[in-house]
Amino acid sequence: MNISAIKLSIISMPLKQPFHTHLGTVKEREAIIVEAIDREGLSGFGEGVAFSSPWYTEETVATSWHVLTEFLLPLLKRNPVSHPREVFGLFSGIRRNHMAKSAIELALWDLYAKQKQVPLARLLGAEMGSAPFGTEGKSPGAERDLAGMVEKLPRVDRIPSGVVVASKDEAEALEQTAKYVEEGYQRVKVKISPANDYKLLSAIRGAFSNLPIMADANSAYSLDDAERLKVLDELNLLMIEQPLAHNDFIEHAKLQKQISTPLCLDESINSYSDAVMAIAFGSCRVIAVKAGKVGGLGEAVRIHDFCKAEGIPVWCGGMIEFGISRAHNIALASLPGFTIPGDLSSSSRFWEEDIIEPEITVEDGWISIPRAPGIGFSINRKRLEQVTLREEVYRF
Ligand code: OSB
Ligand code: MG
Repeated sequence: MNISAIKLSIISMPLKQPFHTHLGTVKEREAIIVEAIDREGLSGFGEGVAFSSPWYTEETVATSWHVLTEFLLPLLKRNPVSHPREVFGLFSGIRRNHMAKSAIELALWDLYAKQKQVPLARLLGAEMGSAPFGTEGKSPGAERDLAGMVEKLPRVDRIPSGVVVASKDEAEALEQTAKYVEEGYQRVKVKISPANDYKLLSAIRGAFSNLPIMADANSAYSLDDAERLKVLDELNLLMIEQPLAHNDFIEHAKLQKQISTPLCLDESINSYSDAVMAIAFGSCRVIAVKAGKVGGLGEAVRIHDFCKAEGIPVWCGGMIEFGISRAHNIALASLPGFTIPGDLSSSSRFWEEDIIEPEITVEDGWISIPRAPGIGFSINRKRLEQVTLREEVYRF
């Protein structure tokens, strides 16, 4: 891919309002921005989505930085890749650390799509995601004529938006839901725990009888709470996300047998093989796919393809990201198996000013898929500089 340099930056920005889960509160978001520059001067961008502390996954900004600089960048420098699909395999000798790995892989997908002059959504769909149903047996990404794709626009031109309500206060959660519904969001996900679940969800359901609502528990329950969760069946929720332990498959399968609301796994899905296990065990009926957590877009597409073949719907999860990662998410969510609105909201949901331009906007409940090459958004260099704490350039 003719990489000449990779620049890493750590950025930090306050959220407009605190994001509460029963695990803790996020007020300030750090992230690692990766810029991969080729010999022609084209730049591709990726975002490392580890948090400052290991509350959601074991990785942190500091461990990602360590793994990127000490292991992943040297590996990539010694082993030039010709396609971003090779990156996950190249990194396979380094255990886990998926957030660090994805940061580079995402940057290389953006760069590759720009080199080929195609929108990233088209590249993902045409190479891996949009095989007609029934042809999944073919090796993913069986090469197609890239030149012939240049003129073709993404298969779909927009994706449905969805948003997360994560407030401590019931009145505030209701108020936020009303505002998001007003803004056109097609699905609202509500953070729950035993402290608020039925009360909050029934209030929202009472106010919005037809709204697609789902709940995300971030492991706030145990199997002993099955009866309590069963009561939520009457609220007609789209699904309950990750009620039980972050690394569990077996108890989720037991719980799914006891309740009729579909379960969705998020924290339990950190790789393609996790998705295979979850489906084999009957641990869930829906899967949340997060490219930044499963090792990159290549793995995310593999999970999508597998779930699609298995008849398991997927949706694109969020991790309070900046515009670069969100742009990658938009491209991913344009694949046909993403049949449920994801955590895909406007830049202004979290940020006073995002690091991309134009910012991501929601119009009539939809987000348009950019048609420009790569992620299809430019970087707001001025804003990026403002929020940068540290940067280093690695020459190839
Ligand atoms: O559990 O889905 C989650 C944010 C950070 C970490 C984990 C989760 C979340 C969200 C998504 O709920 C919020 C968003 O990015 O829109
Ligand atoms: Mg979740």
